[in-house]
Amino acid sequence: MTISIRDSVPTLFVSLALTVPAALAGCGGATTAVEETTPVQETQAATPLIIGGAQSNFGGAELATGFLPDPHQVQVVSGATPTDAVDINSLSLSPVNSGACRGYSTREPDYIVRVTQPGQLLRFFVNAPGDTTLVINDGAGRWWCSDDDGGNLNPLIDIASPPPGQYDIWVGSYQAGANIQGVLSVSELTTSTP
Ligand SMILES: [Ca+2]
Repeated sequence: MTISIRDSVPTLFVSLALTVPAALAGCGGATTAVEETTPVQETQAATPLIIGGAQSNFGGAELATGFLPDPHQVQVVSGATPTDAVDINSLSLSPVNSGACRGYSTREPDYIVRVTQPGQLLRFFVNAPGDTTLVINDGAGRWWCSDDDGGNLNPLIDIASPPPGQYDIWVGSYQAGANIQGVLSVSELTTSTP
């Protein structure tokens, strides 16, 4: 199920300031200067990865703590397409887990999870017969990255005290041009492993 409801909709303000020159005030037929201010921009750091959208390559899910089955699993294909490729290493994402931000992905996330009621842990990992990577922008807008933390070149990310909100998830390919079929898992259990 693809999620179409966004947590917060960015609001662009355009204020129109009507300025009447003092010398013309009160005079009939006075010209009115209309000043349009610059729209207020979102302060999110510039990145080609699309955050907070409704589109993803392999759908999405809404999860609350205690979800079943656990792990929640989805079939994915890692990496980018010829017309849509992002070099994750070039983005300077500064992940909170100090993980390795590597590989190649599309701009749109591969999967979107909306966490409505968090538990104590969310574990994300990929099981694939090749070298995949994982990038997550969590419900609080924080970045998380992994390359091989799940063993056998599989990425794994543990988010303790996960915030509610939208999680945008990218499954990258370590090598440019590679597309690897795999399974993305979301779990609340530390016993779940790739
Ligand atoms: Ca890897």
